[in-house]
Amino acid sequence: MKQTWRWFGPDDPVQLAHVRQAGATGVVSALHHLNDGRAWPADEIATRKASIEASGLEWSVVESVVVHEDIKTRSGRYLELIENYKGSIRALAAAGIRIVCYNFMAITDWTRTDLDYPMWHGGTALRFDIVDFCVYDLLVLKRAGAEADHPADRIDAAKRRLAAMSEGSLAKLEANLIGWVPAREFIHDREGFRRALDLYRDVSPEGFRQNLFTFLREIVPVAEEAGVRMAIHADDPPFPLFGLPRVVSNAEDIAALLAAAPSPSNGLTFCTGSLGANRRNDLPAMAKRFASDIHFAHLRNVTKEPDGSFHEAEHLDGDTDMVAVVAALLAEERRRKEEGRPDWQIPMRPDHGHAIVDDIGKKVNPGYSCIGRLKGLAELRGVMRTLEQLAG
Ligand code: DNO
Repeated sequence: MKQTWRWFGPDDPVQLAHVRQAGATGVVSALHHLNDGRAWPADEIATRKASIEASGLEWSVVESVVVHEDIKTRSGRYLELIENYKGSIRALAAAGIRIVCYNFMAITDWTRTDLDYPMWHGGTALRFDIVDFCVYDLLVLKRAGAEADHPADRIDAAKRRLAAMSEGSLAKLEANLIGWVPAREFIHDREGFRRALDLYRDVSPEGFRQNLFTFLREIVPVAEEAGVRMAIHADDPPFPLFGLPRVVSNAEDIAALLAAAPSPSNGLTFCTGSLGANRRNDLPAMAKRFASDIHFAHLRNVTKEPDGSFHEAEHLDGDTDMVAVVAALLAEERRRKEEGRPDWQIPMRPDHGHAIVDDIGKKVNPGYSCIGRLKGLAELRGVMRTLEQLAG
């Protein structure tokens, strides 16, 4: 597999020189400053590409070209924004960048309640605590309808927790849920978030699914013509939050979205961490089932807790059998190679790492530590190398 590394651009404290030292050869990047739905201009793409190449690396994957909320809700300027999206796909193809990751999550991107959860080893991890989430959703935001979305025992626990919470930890919880985290392109304050939720009041899960399918039918032919593989990222976490519709959370969702616009350009970012947070998802089985549609892989592990909370485990630990997932992806690569596909390699990146060693106390993008990810990549590289040798 092609070993890649997410780099947020020139402001990322983890620099391209570090990426090389970590042993990755590909970079995953996006023009995050152009996240408002405009078409990415060729010169901006060329500048980013040149800086990556000047470091001896390759821009392998774009993560993400953001799908604007107007497109997701098919309201406002969506027609113009879809044309812009097509423009970005064409411009990326012209620059030779042919894998585009994106997601179709309503309002929020990935969501955690705790960005500094202490781990047994002394470092920290990202965590989603379902009771903390309920504190915010039901008792702070006071979202209409929230009561029906949480079981009674969780609500009781949330009331007790809120009573014991300091103002500081409450503010931190709110910032984690609706403020900035790396790659969440749109941030909100409480009122802004309420207004954003309002826009989804009349969007049912089925309506939202149809919006995704319609969007796919609009962009996939353009991607196909340009030779770009679109790779949708799963919902993170893969269950509804804030009463918002979720349509990329499990195998049925994935099968349906692939069938909605069948094409080599309509595929997946297989994120073991996102999908792994739902106990109904069997990751090795999903990797095998959807192998031929996987254009990009995020490898990361989670440990699920009995009440639905989860935290990010070390890359080879946690609930997902990572060795089995990697084996399925390597088998797919061999199949592509036999088919004679020049792009047989599946780019993978070690997704999120713990904060360990020199990461601790350093200002890095939460989840995008240097040493923690380097450790994850090194472990995954060992698995890949071993399985490749065993397969001959
Ligand atoms: C989190 C990431 C996501 C991902 C987007 C893809 O760290 O995996 O933010 O980049 O959801 O569109």
